[in-house]
Amino acid sequence: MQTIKRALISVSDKTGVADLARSLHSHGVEILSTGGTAALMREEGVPVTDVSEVTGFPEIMGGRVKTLHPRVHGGLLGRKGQDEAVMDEHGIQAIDLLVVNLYPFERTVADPDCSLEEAIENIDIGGPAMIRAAAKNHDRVSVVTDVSDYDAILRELDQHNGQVSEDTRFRLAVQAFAYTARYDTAVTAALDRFQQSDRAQVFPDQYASTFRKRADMRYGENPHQSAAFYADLRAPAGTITTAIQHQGKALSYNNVADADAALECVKTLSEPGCVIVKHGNPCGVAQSADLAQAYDAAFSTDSTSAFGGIIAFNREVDELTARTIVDRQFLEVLIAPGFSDQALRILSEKKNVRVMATGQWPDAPVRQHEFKRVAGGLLIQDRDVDIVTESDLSFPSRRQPAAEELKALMFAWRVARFVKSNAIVYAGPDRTLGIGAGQMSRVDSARIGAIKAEQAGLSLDGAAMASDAFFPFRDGIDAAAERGVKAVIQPGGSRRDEEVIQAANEHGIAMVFTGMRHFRH
Ligand code: 93A
Repeated sequence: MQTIKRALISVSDKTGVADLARSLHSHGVEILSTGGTAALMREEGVPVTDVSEVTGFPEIMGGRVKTLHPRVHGGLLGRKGQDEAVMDEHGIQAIDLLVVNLYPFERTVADPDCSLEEAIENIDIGGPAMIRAAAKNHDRVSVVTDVSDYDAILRELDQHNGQVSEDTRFRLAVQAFAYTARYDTAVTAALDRFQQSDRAQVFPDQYASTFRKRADMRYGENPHQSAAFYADLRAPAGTITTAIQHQGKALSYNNVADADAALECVKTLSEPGCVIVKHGNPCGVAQSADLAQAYDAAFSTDSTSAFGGIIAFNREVDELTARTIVDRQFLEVLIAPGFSDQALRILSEKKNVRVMATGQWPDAPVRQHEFKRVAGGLLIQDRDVDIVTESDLSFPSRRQPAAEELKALMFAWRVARFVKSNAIVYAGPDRTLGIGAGQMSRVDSARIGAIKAEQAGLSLDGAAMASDAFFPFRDGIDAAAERGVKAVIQPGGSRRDEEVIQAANEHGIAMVFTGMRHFRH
């Protein structure tokens, strides 16, 4: 039990505080208060001592410094049976009860017109310092931070002859630390909002100590979003981050994201290859012994979408390839390990095109973490870099894929990893024929991919089809068969695999299971 002889009351929310003080006074408790609180006590006829009288120091700086004084903090922190001598030496009297609620920071910043200065002035410093001091020293001090506890504390004083129990002091201390923690969280969140509304200060030069700012960008995904590009301090060679720009406008936020998708996809092709990306999805992918032909095939998958696209190659871009592209289409970014001098000269005819040379990349995939912000949090995962080889496959259907079919399946599967889910890729051995991306239903993606092939004048007869996740029902296989698809690659693992395999068998489709899924969002 701890007897309450001296209380410090300093509250912004003054609800019920006069009644509390009156009752404390009737228990013989001496009451100390800060400016506004003391004024209210006097109005209400409750005897009160000003804190400034105790400290021998006036409230200064418009109230910024009122209780920040050793006579107050020593009075709160002085330990029972240990610090009495030092307290005597310095004229510090113990404070046994602290009643504080803080400047109404959250209410202040809730006003959309609240200025940064107003917000700052409403950050309570002395209040939390006292609350934490009292809570730390709960062995001797009771700390009340919630108006709804006034009655309980008075009842306890009544019942226990002006004393507060150890259990109560401990409970109040826990509550007090939670209160200041919530308060600091509110301050952090509000200041962060101010920070974000001030473009110049949005992004620090150094982010989480593993990234360094490469560039502020004109804007983010949309013109009203600010943005910056950071380089991973351990960025491997051959990435969009380490690429050298030969010509063209500054890379935009979307350029970087799309060039990254195109580049990482083209890296997975073994033969000279080309990937064209629009809005984060490949719209054409092909490989060939000849780079210009690879581009030609990639372009012809979906020439409409390729307009304004991002084009990536996995070999040095030669004169013929550069000429074919320049004569044929508008593009935003061209990225490749390198460019021949003649190719660069041709590309300079289109001076806005960003031409990015990555140099050679290592064979091993870039194993890094991926971050995705959610409201109030952060998701972190490994990049999806694992890919199955032929030895990982299983062949559940009656008909086994022929060599060319297997090649087409593996090609389609490689591409599907870079297509937003639900992803369906129709392909031949070295090129895409139709890509269905980003649909909420797999059947719709299959339908869209087929429509795209038809629009491009490409036949799906004998084509391979890849699905980034398993088919939940046989309808996807039935629809593929109708379009002439003869081979399907998918992870497998559906509850209805038997039904799906049965459908493949009925249509004479060769089906391959990868055992690995490639969702991408
Ligand atoms: O500006 S402060 O951070 N500086 C202080 O030293 C201080 N001491 C108490 N704010 C301070 N307080 C806060 O003043 C309390 O937390 C309380 O919310 C408020 C009560 O002031 P008044 O009694 O003048 O209305």
